[in-house]
Amino acid sequence: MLSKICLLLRQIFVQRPIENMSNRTFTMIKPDAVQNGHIGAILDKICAAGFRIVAMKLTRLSAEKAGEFYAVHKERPFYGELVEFMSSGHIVAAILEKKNAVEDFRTLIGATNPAQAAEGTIRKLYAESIGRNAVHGSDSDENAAIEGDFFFSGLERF
Ligand code: FUP
Repeated sequence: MLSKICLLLRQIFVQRPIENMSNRTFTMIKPDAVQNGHIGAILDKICAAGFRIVAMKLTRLSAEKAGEFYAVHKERPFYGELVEFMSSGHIVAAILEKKNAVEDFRTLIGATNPAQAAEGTIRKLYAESIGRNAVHGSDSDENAAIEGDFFFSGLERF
């Protein structure tokens, strides 16, 4: 009963339906794409694919914060390089909204390794390599929410 009241209050005061949570994903335009001047082209593709920008900022991760964001990969051999790369320059972080956002965005960006990414995908067009692969996209609704919270407060979402 109490949890139902909490949900109702949240719907009234946050003014968006709860089911929208699963229609959001989180992305970063990574330091390689920012340095190579691809911010505009990538945002253009994201908007053309029907995503609405809920929150967005140009920022830079410290090595500590990059390590925290990618903590799930801590034991992987590429972790050190990944943290170094992700803290090497500016990034654009954003929360995006669309029906089936997580899956559709992963399709739009293409495979982790640009050599294996489908034609026309963001990684095929703009990524340099598997390590410097232009964009991040959340891999589940749960991680999309966690990753969005990592960068944005409630006041920064529209
Ligand atoms: P993705 O979900 O497509 O971003 O890929 P992963 O979560 O598997 O990997 C996260 C990041 O780690 C990639 F974006 C790039 C880096 N990575 C490597 O550098 N080498 C690898 O072999 C795999 C991933």
